[in-house]
Amino acid sequence: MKKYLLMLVAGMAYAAAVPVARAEVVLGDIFARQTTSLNGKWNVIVDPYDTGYFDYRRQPYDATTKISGGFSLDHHAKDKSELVEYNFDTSPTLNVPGDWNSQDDKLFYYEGSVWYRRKFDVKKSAPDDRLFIYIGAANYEADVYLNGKKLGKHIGGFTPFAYEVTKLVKESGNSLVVRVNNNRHPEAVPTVNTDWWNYGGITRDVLLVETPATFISNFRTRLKPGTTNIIEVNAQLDGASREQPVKVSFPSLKIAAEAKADKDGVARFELSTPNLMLWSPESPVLNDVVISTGADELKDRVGFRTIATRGTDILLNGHKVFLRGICIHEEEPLAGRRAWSEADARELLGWAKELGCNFVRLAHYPHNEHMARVADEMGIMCWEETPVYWTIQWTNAETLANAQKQLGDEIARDQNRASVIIWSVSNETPVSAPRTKFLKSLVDEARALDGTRLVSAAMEVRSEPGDPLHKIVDDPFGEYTDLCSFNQYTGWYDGTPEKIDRIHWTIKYNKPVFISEFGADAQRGFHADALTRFSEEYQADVYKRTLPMLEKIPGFSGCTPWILCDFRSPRRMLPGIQDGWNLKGVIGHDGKKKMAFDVLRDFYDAKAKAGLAR
Ligand code: GCB
Repeated sequence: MKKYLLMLVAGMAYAAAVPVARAEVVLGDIFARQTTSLNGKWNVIVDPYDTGYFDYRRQPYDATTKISGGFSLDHHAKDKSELVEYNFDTSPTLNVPGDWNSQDDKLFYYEGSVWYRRKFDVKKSAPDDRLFIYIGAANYEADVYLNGKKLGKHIGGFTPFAYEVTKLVKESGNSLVVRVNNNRHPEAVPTVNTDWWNYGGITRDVLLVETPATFISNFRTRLKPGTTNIIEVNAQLDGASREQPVKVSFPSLKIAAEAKADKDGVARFELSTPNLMLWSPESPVLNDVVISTGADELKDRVGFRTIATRGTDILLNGHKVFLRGICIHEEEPLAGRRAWSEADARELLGWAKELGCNFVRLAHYPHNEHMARVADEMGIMCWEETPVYWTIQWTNAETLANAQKQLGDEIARDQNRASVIIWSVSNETPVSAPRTKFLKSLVDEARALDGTRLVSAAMEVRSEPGDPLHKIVDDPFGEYTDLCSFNQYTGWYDGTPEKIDRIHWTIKYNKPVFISEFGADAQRGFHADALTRFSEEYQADVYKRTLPMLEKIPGFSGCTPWILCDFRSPRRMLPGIQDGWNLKGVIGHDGKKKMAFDVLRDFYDAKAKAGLAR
């Protein structure tokens, strides 16, 4: 808790501890703020050799505070004799938000740097207001410059970041330049090897944020642990006069309170409310909340619920719940592009609802903020994840700091979403002592930042040597997670579907058993017998056999089959069949449902009717 607040207070100090950022600030609850969208068409320069970043001796132009050259200066030739070899004004444009791969055929496979430039004017509402540039996400790293000055470098493709620009902006003709680079690196998070498309670009909203001189930089609302009728609120102020009164009110609950922020700018509240309606998938109650100071006001809608485990049960608001889930990538399948908008979130989560889901696993990295917000509204619980995927440099301290920062930023962003019940720290990582230590520190971090949600990870299964039908889950990391959660692919990577009926399980942990993935590829519309790979019948058969097999596992508490929609992957190249798509969706990339969709929906309908729907 203390650590969390420190992180919020000291954007600068926090960033300093992490070598990947300079003067980043945390701006929570971005959609509740006064913002001007900088989305739209930005001029771009594709720069495969990083000519705009390095001089010909390969020294970065921005190594010194006064930038010595390169594209970030957005320079224009003063006269006809000056040599300038770039020009944003006459360069083509790309949409922001948006990945570059799906916007220009030439960039489909491109991995490297693209420079983005956007001009804007500013009219502040009050002279001492402060201004920030907020970027929802840029994959994988972004160097950000305003009017020829460097604001900072951000590492990590799926979390938001912001820089204060109050002293740098002009009333008109501001030049915001962002170099986005999506090269893969062995030490990065994720590392070089993934089974999804490495979409590059400014993939989420860019906003100019205006705040009062001292403002509410973030807040957290939640039930006081151990209660269902006391709301705890913490608000964080940023600015010179932090020790000032802060008000919190929940108009529909008819409760309000006032407290003075301490010298660190933190105001703490506890509000009793006897008739609080708890949030659940059946009744996703959201309450209006208003946090205000004399000058600033944030309004949001928040739900309250409890989530816990007891033995092998998951308890939502004290009642046993079965998680009827599906995995989702942040991709709009019809267009084959990164999803980013509220409309995209409604499409994806709408399909999950049709499937009978009360839960989704947002794999394998933090999705855009709309997902959890729409899930809040639709009554869908969420698993959010950090991109610690497959192999990572387990002994590299910078890699760990990077993963911790991504996890912390995700928690700071989505801590007010009742729908989010699980922070997942990794997916299918190979068992070793350094890896378990690395993951354990992420679990500790998640619990320190937010002790009110479950912590999990998608682990793997092994077979008993000499007995491929005996599946064992005994990963030592399972000690530290709240769920015993694992991926298993019997019937696809492991034998054919008939094998599924014969396997039996030994699970070491007395925890809720959660199957975070199973599935099979099917080309939508390809019909054959159930033994023909890539047919809808084969995939449906895997589902038909897997679901009853899972039901036999004691403690089986839910699953998220892989996956809602087909998604692009450079690892999936079988011509005429995959053509760059992972086909494990229960919905094809033409938006049509496959046979397995119906099998899963029938299973979930029966589960909901059986009364474990709460
Ligand atoms: C997995 C991974 C997922 C892959 C999937 C597959 O176990 O977690 O990222 O896409 O299998 O299709 O092989």
